[in-house]
Amino acid sequence: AAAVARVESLAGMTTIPTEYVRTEEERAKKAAEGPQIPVVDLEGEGCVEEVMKAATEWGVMHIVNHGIDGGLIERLRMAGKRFFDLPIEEKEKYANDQSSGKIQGYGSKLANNTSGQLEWEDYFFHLVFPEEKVDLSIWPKDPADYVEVTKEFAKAIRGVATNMFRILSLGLGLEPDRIEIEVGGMEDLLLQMKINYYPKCPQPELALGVEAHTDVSSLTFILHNMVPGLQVYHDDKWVAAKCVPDSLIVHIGDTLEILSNGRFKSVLHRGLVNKDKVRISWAVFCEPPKEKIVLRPLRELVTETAPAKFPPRTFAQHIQHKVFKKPIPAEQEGV
Ligand code: AKG
Repeated sequence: AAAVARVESLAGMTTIPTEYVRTEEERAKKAAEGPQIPVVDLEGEGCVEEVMKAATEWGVMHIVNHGIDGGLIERLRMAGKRFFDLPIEEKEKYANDQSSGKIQGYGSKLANNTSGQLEWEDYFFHLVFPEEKVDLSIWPKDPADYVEVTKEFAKAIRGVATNMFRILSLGLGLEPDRIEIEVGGMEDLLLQMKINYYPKCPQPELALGVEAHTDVSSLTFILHNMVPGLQVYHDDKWVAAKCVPDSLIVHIGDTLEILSNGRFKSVLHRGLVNKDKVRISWAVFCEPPKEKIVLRPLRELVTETAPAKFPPRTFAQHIQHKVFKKPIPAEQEGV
């Protein structure tokens, strides 16, 4: 594969290459003061109502008392940081190759559209759960505890996903395990981890670390190194996520927006960069299987007054529709 420019190698320049310069509209203005992303205590009394309010009004929340040990989170942060602290030549041994379908590994955004726009980040992407489906041959061997720590974290975050699915199901008036089953359960729900490494940027106001998008996942969990950068779109404004100690950020993704017939909002979000500090974030995307399940609004949530807002689709079809603008088959038939 052709050499890919690693953003890390550009961090010492005084001006950024034009491919990273965003249009005036896209550039980050000062984020709005005002309402903040809700913080929900998962051990608190009104937690079902609070999660519902956050999922329906924001599509994003911070959760605290989520049950993951703080020491484990710290070890995960250290393992990821140590990997990215390796020289670029070392990391290149793990380079992905998107053109041949090898999407796991070390990567940077390739220019895939006519504007040729790039993102100010390098990343490491790999499947982390279920354990039978992971490919350890592409996981970092350095630092030595990377595999052990990441496996342990994946198991822990899988438990939090089950808990969130349970709370969201109860909030919709459904059986507690309903959403969990609908997205594939323990065997088929895939957890994909993306470690985002945002190098210092000499002109942060011109660039974006990750451009605005919604996630295709059911839920996405994010933790980071306590350097701000995430913004979410709420009430026609960009809102900066505050750094909330010991919390995990939870995004509602497209999959739950579809299953809930639009009651849960798949949140538009983006990642900013800054001049002085490297930002690292860990996103865990909880994805249904590509073909095995047809995603459609749950029948209990479809009524005469609230007809289905989304035609049925597999996860693979949803991605094709979103990324490559392919029509969803049912739309072609005018359903
Ligand atoms: C992504 O990886 O898709 C993100 O949106 C990352 C957000 C973040 O870095 O906080």
